[in-house]
Amino acid sequence: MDHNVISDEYLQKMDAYWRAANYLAAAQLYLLDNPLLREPLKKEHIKKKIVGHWGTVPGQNFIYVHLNRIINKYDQDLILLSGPGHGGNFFVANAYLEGSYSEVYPNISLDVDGLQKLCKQFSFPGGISSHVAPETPGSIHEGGELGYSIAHAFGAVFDNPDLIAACVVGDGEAETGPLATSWQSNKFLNPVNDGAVLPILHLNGFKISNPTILSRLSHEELEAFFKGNGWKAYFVEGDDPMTMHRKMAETLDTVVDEIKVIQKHARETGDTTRPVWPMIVLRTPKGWTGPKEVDGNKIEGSFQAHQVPVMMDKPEHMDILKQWLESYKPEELFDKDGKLIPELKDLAPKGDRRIASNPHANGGKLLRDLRLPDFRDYAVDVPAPGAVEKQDMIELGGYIRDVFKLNDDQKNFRIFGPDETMSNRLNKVFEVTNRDWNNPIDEGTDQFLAADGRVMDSMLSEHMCEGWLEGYILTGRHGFFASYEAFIRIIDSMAAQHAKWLKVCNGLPWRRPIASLNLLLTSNVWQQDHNGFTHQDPGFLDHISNKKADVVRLYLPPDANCLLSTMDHCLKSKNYVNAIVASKHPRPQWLTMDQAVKHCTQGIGIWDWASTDTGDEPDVVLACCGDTPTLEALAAVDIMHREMPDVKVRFVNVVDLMKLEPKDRHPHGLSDVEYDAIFTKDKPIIFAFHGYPKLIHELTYSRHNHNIHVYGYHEEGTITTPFDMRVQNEIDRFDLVIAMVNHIQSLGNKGSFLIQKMRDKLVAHKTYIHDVGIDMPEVAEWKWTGVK
Ligand SMILES: Cc1ncc(C[n+]2csc(CCOP(=O)(O)OP(=O)(O)O)c2C)c(N)n1
Ligand SMILES: [Mg+2]
Repeated sequence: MDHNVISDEYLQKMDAYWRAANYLAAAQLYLLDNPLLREPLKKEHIKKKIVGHWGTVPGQNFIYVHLNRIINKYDQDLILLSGPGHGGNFFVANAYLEGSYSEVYPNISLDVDGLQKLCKQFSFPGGISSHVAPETPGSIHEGGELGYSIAHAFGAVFDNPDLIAACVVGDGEAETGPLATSWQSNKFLNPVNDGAVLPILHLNGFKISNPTILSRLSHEELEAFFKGNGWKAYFVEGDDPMTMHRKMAETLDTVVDEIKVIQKHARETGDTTRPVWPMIVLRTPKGWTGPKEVDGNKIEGSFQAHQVPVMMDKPEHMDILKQWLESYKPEELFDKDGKLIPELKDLAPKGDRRIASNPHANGGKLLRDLRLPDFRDYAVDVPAPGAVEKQDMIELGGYIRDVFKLNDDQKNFRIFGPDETMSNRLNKVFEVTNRDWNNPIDEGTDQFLAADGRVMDSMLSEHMCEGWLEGYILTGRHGFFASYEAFIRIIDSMAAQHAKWLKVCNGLPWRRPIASLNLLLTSNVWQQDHNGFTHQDPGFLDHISNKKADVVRLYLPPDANCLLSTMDHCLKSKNYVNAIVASKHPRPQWLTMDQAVKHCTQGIGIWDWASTDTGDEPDVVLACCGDTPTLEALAAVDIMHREMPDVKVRFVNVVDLMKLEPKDRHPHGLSDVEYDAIFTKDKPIIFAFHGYPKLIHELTYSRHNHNIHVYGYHEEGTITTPFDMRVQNEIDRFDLVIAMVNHIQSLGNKGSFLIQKMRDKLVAHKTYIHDVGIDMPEVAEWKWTGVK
């Protein structure tokens, strides 16, 4: 191929290929049978229920076909992310035409029989999703929930210098919060070590039933908008196919050449100054080439083209469908066996260069395990429970620093956070790497910024942290996102989408396992006394616990050694969403590393050293989950032991929350026999929980022992002292003692004096904090002295 001249003949062929893609996308929507219209089209050939989208499809087919030419021309490693992924039939059509689809699904063969199955399965019971779903080879982005395409695309190209992630952005999608801010991702791209993202804003003018904002801006405003965001926009606008093919092909050559020039300059000179990256604005009619008008309504070029452009509810619509499908001239495109004719097949890239076969889009194929240091080398020395105080997150930071060191040559590990890495106490990572920042740096004020930093924390956007991380792990790398616990809720929905993605992948053997999505929730609800009420929300646990049991894992390590053991496990695991709640404040340390490994491996256990029932039936089970509840529960045992030494308390700590769920509902769940052995069938369980109490009730409702009383966060909080936060929510030691006494039936009235004493303590506490402004010394300086 002459690299500079695109012949009319070649563009004609591309147009034919595009017609084939449009034909197959429309046929998937409508046809049950007669896939190449070789018989006269009849009612029985048409699906009874037609569901899917058309409006976005022809434009995205156009893009795919043009990207194929670019891949061939430059032998380019390229993946495609479809922001408006609701037009899944476009991706499937192209994956099929290039042969990738039949390699993954041999049943959908390259012949008439395969074509019939291809059409029938789409958006059909027992078939495939109408979106660019995990089932779609070549996809790392479903596009069901709009807004994350650019973030995913950037995640994919970090540390992939030779990769281009082309990314179709819907003009409606562009209005979402996450997408609107994701244009700033270019401030974090390093032209030497990273690849490039090529955004293609698909300005088809409409959403479901409204015009789009960007499509109604003037050219000047739109161009200036992108200029202000650091992009140089190239406009490809029109509706005449052959004119548009030439414009698009020439523009793509220009932008890819520009990307190459930028990268060559940076790589030869080491100059990483942020370049102005090119992007494309593609303005075409929504539903381009589809029915122009149905029942007097304008379809092509209007929002009416969004879903099914013509319903089959009137006899005259049959002709509209027939004419529309025939307009693509399938008889010229497929041979007698139903195969795409060879001169068109030739246009598709080959092997792994095909978009739907690109290994980056099946990241598990490229995944290399991390080299991990032995986490036990970072152990906090705990001579006796509670003898030392440490900050769990600072200890973890030392381990993570060395994960960076050990994988420096692989460049397959990054960590993510919205401006919080210091606040979340991962300070030690800055001993070996920096924050990624490709903007001017002010040496006088800035800390740890560099264009090749691996800590992605310089953009205050939870959406970007999550989206970049997802893109990064979906393409076969590793990392975690450390967030304030309350604000992880901003990406509830994204984490849910990722969990759904993984759930579907688990049923697709050809999708190779990828690193887990690790979400480290720190600065947790109990450590937000200084920020107050707005920063207190442990509800992510409730949210994510509803996702498929095969996929989600929830950990609440009570001290630094347990956190180290948990993180090591999570970084090695695959295909999970791991939520880890961690403490960042100075806290007494409870377990030696040996004990921590045993405890975390089992996920739940009786702490013998904190229990007073050894060898006996307990009077009460005091359970706790989370660092702060653990501290208060231990203080409560301490009081109980001093005040009523005859009461037998069994102390249980939970690290792996899913241990509480029945075994048949979660793979980690304890059997009833195991559960009863720990919690008894009938003794009162006082449970101090990190989060909302309902979650524990939900997880344990089918267990034998219903004598369970859960104390957790119940939306009480303000700027106050750390201990007062616990008092306000009744998970403090005094309230836990009261709860124990109240529920131990055998005590009769004997406990009344202790209850009175605890109530007096609570009053003393309130008086003290209101007078002095800090917690009472007996609380703040309390130390575990043992019960044995
Ligand atoms: C976050 C989110 N909000 C709402 C929807 C419902 N929805 C599906 S498609 C669509 C319109 C999309 O318009 P656009 O991005 O322009 O896509 P296209 O025109 O290419 O179909 C909407 C609102 C969604 N999928 N995701
Ligand atoms: Mg649109």
